[in-house]
Amino acid sequence: HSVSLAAYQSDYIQLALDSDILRFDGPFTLKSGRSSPYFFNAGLFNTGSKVAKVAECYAKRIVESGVEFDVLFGPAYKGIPLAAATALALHAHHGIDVGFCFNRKEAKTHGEGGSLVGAPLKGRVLILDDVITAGTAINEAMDIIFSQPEAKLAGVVIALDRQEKSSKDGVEGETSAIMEVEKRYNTKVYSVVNLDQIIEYMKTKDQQGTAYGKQIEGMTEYRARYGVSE
Ligand code: OMP
Repeated sequence: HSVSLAAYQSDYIQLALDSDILRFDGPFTLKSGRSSPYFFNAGLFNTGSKVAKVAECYAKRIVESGVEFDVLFGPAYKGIPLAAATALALHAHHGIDVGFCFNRKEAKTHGEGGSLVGAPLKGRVLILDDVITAGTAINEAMDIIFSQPEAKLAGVVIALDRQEKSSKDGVEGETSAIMEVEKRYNTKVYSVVNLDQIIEYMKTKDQQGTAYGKQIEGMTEYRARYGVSE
């Protein structure tokens, strides 16, 4: 099947490559225990220009998806700057002004109390997260939303869909972690890019003479071992 790439997706992958957000000097042991030849570290969107760019990509993906929502939720820690910056980008570039909310990892026992900060977590909540591999981290964010009586899940937006089989207690699933999240919570997960698109982009760069051959091979082998066909 053919893989298509919008201009903002190409820019985003190039920025990730330039900033070592997407790196290949592994192997990397993932949260799921899998050993991966590549790693995507969204924590390295760590300057004004980079966070502005990544937030614009999230905002574009959100608008493009047509998802209806009332508030953004960024799970601690990586989701916190993401939610703030995406709210800013939605306002600045799309004229959409929505609230954003995030959680503390430690519940506060004094002052205003509670473990949520920012806009009230109610109405249709859109979760912003970095990466879904096997699907463990996202469940924690779901628990927070479902513990709020006035909150309803609108969807999930992530930076990268690694297109991998789910894994539970070391047992590999048949379908992708993302498909399972969508089914379990009756929702949609929108990713800014997926692994196929990264491979496709790097292939076009390779034709222009930049040597990504080894990286492409590593990702392709990994995709064959742990990936799902879509
Ligand atoms: P799962 O909980 O298995 O879905 O893994 C998602 C989490 O793994 C993310 O929230 C990250 O903390 C981390 N991760 C990355 O950040 N980038 C990757 O390329 C791969 C992972 C990972 O460990 O799978």
